[in-house]
Amino acid sequence: MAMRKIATIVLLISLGFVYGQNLIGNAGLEDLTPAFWTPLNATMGGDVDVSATAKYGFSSFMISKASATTTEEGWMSDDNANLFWNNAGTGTFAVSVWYKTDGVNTSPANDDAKIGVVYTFNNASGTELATTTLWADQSAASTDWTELTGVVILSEAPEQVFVKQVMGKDATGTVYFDGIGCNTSDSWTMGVFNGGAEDVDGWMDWYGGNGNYTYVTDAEANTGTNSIVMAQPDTMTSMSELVYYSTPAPVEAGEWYKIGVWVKTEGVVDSSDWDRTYIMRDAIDQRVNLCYFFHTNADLNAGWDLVGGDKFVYVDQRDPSTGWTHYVVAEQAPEEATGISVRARFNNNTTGTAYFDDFSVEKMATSPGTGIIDVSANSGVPSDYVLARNYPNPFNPSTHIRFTCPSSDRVKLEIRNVLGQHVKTLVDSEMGKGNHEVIWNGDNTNGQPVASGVYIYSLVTNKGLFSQKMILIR
Ligand SMILES: [Ca+2]
Ligand SMILES: [Ca+2]
Repeated sequence: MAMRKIATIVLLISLGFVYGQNLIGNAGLEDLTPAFWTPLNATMGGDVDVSATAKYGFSSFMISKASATTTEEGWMSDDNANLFWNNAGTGTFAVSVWYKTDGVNTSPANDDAKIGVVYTFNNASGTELATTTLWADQSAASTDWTELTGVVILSEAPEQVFVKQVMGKDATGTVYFDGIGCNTSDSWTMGVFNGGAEDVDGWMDWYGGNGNYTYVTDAEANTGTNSIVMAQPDTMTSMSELVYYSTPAPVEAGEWYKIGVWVKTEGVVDSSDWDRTYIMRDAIDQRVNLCYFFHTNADLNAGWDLVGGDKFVYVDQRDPSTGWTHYVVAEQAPEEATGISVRARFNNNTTGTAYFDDFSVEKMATSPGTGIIDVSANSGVPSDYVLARNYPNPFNPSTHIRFTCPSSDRVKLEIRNVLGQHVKTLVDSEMGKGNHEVIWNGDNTNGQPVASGVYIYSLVTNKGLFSQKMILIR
């Protein structure tokens, strides 16, 4: 009997991997650790965080200590030498940083009481080629935003470049750092990733300023607390793209993947022209979209070579404002593909505000067929599978789920929680062509009532997976 229970648990876990494993890191934007940086110490005596105080953009790095600590505190960068498109070479590196202090210790007696940014250039075996430190001016306790600059000349190309923001163990007070740079002046070979503290772990951004922006906000969320907000006013004369994009996640060439995101729009430029199969290679102006690329690099963190993808999944803009809606497509990873990255995006001249949350890239258990298919959760074409909104919603104690099959086929209707854990399978059988309705009583496989919260119901079909969200309130 005990053996049988164990076997059941193992089976559920393996099913979870087939359908539920999301390959995108920090897909729900809940981890606010700045991308490409790590706190120096796991057990921090001080407060090492991101602050809304900023020289550029919306955030800066912050290190704050009320009293001396046993170790130095601060942030350590990832190795920037060959990160993605970086390829650090020989020559003159201009290093720079903006800092602001608030109540720091003055007249430091030695380096342990100082505050600064340390740049280290190593060869492949980790031996130091050069190092330089930009020290903050601690002659006064508080200093408004001030720039520090320096120059490092290298005759050998570094294979490792690290940047450390540090408050020595004896330093106290608060320091903010922003605009951290390490750039070659004549022929560009590298920069510092997320030197402005604008992006959260696993993500990068691209926007032009002048009143438009994209960053992670707690103003709206599909699940959890945070989402990506993207906004562009309609008063701008020159409006370019806005992009918040993931670092690449590994995929296997030839395998099929479901690629999805939840989007909510507020006052975006509207268009009557929308189809739920609206996925294409054309970058249409004025459109909100999910975009994705496949990568070919053996090391996904060293290189940005693309193969295939470069496709746009267009959001429904028939109304200027639409509540959280799930957009999902299926795509086969091309030959040579090693990774995929996904993008929240405003194409040129898109105006208004949109929120993106819960990105997903999941390997499909079976091929959905040939070519690109749209498995968007929106109601639409009756000749296709349709998974309708449940009613009532929110609900207690039960809710009705309706779906339509375009032909007689084996389908599965499953419920999962927001962590992707299986809750109950409502249908797993051949269903006839036409409309079907199932009632869920808010219980799990064992018949026990489940807790209040958001649940995802999915229709698994031979053309892909359709999902909708529902809320149980006890
Ligand atoms: Ca979220
Ligand atoms: Ca910044």
